[in-house]
Amino acid sequence: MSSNLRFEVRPGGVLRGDIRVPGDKSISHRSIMLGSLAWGTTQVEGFLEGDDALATLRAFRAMGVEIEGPADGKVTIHGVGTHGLQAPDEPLDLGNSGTSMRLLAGLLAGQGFEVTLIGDDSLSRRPMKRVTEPLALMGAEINTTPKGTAPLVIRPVDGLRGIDYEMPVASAQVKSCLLLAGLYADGETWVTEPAPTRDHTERMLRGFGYEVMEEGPRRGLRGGGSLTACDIDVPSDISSAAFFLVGASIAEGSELTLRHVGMNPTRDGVINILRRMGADIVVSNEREVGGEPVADLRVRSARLKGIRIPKDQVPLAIDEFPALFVAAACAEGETVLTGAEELRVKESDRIQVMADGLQALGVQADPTPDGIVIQGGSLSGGRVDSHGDHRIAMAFAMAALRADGEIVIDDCANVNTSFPGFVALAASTGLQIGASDE
Ligand code: SPQ
Repeated sequence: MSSNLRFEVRPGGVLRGDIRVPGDKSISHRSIMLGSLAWGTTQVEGFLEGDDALATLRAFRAMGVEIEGPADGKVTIHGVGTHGLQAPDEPLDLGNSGTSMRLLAGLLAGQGFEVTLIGDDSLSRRPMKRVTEPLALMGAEINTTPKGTAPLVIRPVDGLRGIDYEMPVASAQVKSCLLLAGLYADGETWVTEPAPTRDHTERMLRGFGYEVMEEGPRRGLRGGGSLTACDIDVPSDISSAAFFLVGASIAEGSELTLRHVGMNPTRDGVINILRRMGADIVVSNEREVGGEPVADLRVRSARLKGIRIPKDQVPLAIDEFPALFVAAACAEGETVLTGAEELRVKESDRIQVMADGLQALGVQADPTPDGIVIQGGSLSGGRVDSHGDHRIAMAFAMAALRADGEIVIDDCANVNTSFPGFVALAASTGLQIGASDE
């Protein structure tokens, strides 16, 4: 039986200090992928040494790419060009990482070798038809289980053709998957997004000298080009910063500075939503680092109020809802989220799992098919199950700042997928957190 890493968080406390959270997960994945496909040597700084990004790194090593590091966030990738990958000896195990599996499905669909992508139980339950169906329209041959889930068996084909695809869901993973497949396709590949999603793939492709076309909500590229190595400075992950933005907002007397946080406008929904709730967040030292906006954030505690979360903010804050639900539970009045059915197909069903956990802490939290309604008030102590979902575990850890008893959180090992060192960093700011293995 696998072990249960448990967080035990004593109630109360304040968050203070000046910290830098680890590197952005989305950008770290993409740095390995594009660095591997480029000509020349790519140096990455600030790489996230978490299990998800490491799964991507190992996958490219298994396909013959020489990669040095990571050491202190530094990675050196000796690119092999778009046609230089080799067939791996074994299936590529992508662990818990949806980004690795969906982006690799596109990137590998046009290679001349067979490859199988596998993942852990959670990843093996997540929907993959959203990428395999449009890839099939491009001429790819990918087998899934009858449910449309991993393992994905990708077979070599004669070539891919460009498509013009209207995405049914707002998903950066689908968009990125198709653009990466488009590198190998005849002609142009276009994707239309129903709403803007994170654009790290487009920005980084341009950084590697590859033209990405833009027409309103459409993004496109022409296949057959090449990428030129470049240096990448990965900003801190706003999705990891989000736990501290919420924690410092809800814990009276807190004041915390978060340095070098990625402020890409397709990712900043958490700041917009928290500010609407009354949060005191000051953005300073705004600058651009390697094509991505970065800033320092100072957050002080504030009286939050419940709001209707604007639908246009949902894709811009999609990974921050577990933390935002905790903010809502501590706010005055009702918070209503709609248009967020995607939360049900993340590492866990984040609507149901958060609702169950909040209810276990005495909060009225009513799930709906595409969102949740949360009545703010007081939180009791209690025991919650994160269902192996890193973001759920960290969100409930922050909830203890306002609970009137200890919160025990089960199944927290996957916090390492996105935020290695979370317990130590959170403790250094004042969260009274301990971890133990059962
Ligand atoms: O990689 P994975 O497991 O899908 O990770 C998550 C997360 O919470 O860390 C989602 F569960 O982030 C996704 C995000 O939700 C990372 C991502 C990306 O890097 O392109 C895009 C988003 O997913 P999607 O399905 O909305 O495109």
